Amino acid sequence: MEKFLVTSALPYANGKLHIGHVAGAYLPADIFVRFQKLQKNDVLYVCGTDEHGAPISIKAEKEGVKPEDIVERYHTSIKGSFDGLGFNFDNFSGTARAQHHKLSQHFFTSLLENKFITIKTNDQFYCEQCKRFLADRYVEGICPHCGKEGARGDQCDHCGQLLDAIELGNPQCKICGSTPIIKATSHWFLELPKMEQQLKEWLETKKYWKDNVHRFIMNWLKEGLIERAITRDIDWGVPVPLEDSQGKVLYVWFDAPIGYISSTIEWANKIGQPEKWKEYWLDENTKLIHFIGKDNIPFHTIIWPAILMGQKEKYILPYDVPANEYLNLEGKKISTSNNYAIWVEDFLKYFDGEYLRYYLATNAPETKDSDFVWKEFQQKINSELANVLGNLANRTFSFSKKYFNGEIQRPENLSNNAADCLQKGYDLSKEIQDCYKNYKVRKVTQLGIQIVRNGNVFFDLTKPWVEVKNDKSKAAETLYVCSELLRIISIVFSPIIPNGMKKLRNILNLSSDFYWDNIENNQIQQTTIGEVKPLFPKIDDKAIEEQILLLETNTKTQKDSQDKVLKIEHKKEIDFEDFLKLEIRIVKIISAEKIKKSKKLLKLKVQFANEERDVVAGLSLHYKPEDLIDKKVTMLLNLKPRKIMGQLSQGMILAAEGVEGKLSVLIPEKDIIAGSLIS
Ligand code: B3M
Ligand code: ZN
Repeated sequence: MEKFLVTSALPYANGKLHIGHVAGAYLPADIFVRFQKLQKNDVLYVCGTDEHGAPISIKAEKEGVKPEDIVERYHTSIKGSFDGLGFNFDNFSGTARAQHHKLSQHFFTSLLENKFITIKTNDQFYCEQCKRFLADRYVEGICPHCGKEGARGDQCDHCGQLLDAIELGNPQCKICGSTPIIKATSHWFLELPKMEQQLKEWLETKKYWKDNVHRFIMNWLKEGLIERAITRDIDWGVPVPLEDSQGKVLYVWFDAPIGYISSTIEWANKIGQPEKWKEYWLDENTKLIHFIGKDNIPFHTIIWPAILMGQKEKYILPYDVPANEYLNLEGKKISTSNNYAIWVEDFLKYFDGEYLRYYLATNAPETKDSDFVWKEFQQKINSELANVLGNLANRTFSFSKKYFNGEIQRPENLSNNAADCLQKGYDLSKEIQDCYKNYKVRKVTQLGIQIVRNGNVFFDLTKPWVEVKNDKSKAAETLYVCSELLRIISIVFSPIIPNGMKKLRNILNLSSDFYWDNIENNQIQQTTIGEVKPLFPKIDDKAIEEQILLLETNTKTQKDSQDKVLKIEHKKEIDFEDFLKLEIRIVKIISAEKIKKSKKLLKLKVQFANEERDVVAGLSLHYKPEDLIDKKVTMLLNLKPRKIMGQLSQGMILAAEGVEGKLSVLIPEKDIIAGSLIS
């Protein structure tokens, strides 16, 4: 039996969970954990929210609330999203908890005593307006490595390099926008150069790590390691445990990974065996696996191992760090500040969480960035889950019910064809097992669907609907083969879509307790099909159209008004003739009603001169239909008519975004007759 300690990066408690997070560090881990449990291995899976650092204090300042409020709000929201997606954490903690503070301080002291931390004076940006040092995300500017704007004080999102804030070109205070001055302050530094040799030797043994991770580390090491400041002049975080260090806290990236250990300790306490965490963290047989997104690679492969190496206790070091690349959305980078994302919370209002799990598994950014495309999502679910898997289940079960009372029996002698088809299923399951072990989940879905496709082909070739009239035993054999393939897939796909596979096993009347080796050693001898329920309802076009529209409106409705004031992106200049092409008029709303199945859309009828038009507007969250009636509003009339959620829309009502993303229609300041042209 192997022993695994699995972690997923601790999400910052400063925002909701979106699909990019899920695809990067969470779904792959949950799938791996579920798979290793099927292998009868000992697996512990811990996580929690990252509750310190500038991302959280900045958000609190902008909203005028305490950091604790932000943490509480997003811890609950993130946890809810994980639950909705069926994540199986053994413990989900948070780094603002007292126990974590204590442990982080202990780590600091231990490094200090072992002389891996020294105090130095260095230059920092200081904002005279805000009267404070600008650590990490409190300052932004031009990245010294790739030259892109918008690099943060600790890392550039564009090239992934870690930065020292002071290296930024054209620095700006994130709070007030002013240009900071340079001022000296003192901080504690982690002496990475002292550990360089040891780190290199250890990394030499990690040749089996993923290519993208390996490449990143080699680049980093080439430049030589430098000492890194691990304290900050801000007041939200773990206080530096030394007397003359008021106002200084540990850098969030120093304490965050320690959160993996404190979450394990919290778990051990919860189960009433407070020492049990040591069986994972202090036993060299444990395989510690950190699932992360690519921007977290340097912290998990260099800095965190160094922190662990510098302790008095002999902690295990990461066994593997299978970092994923990024997930984009409809061809563009996901951007939380522009609200260009699909939030898990929202997704779950419309679709089953397993659909997201499945699509992201087929499309995981394992070796390169991948793209979430709504139409592709629909197509994957409808073709693979509904048409291939759902169809095999449906035809097998209903046929069996109709002609055999739902009885499935293993034939005494299988025909060669039947035996071959089953053997292919067992063989594919072996290939799949290797893929799971090597984090190749995309491949798992392809091979798994292959098993099911083979079942459908077998069904078509053996024509049980004909055979049932000629040689009933032939038809029975087909049903046996297909049920057995469905049983295989119910194990093989259970790490990816656990609920769907549970339903499938229920219909097949199979135990909910199973392991991977049951695939071959627990074949169906006899079973009776239970109540047949649809497994994977199809997604219709309307549901997808609505999501695409939502994405457009959400992006327009940016939440963070302060950010927007600072960063207006101007559009390309146009000629006066271009402007004249627009027909914008004042129109009067004469009726308004909600569109069924849509949370955001209203169907309006407007009138001007002697014309009437129908128009669909994304105003439902901002106006009650009855409040819009008789209002004279502004409308673009010559936009090509289009169908939205099955309704014809002959133009577009214009609206502006107010505070908190509330939309406001535009009403003329004087009484204007409907039909009047805007020019
Ligand atoms: N919170 C960064 C992130 O969410 C950080 C991960 C910490 S893992 C110890 O991407
Ligand atoms: Zn400032």
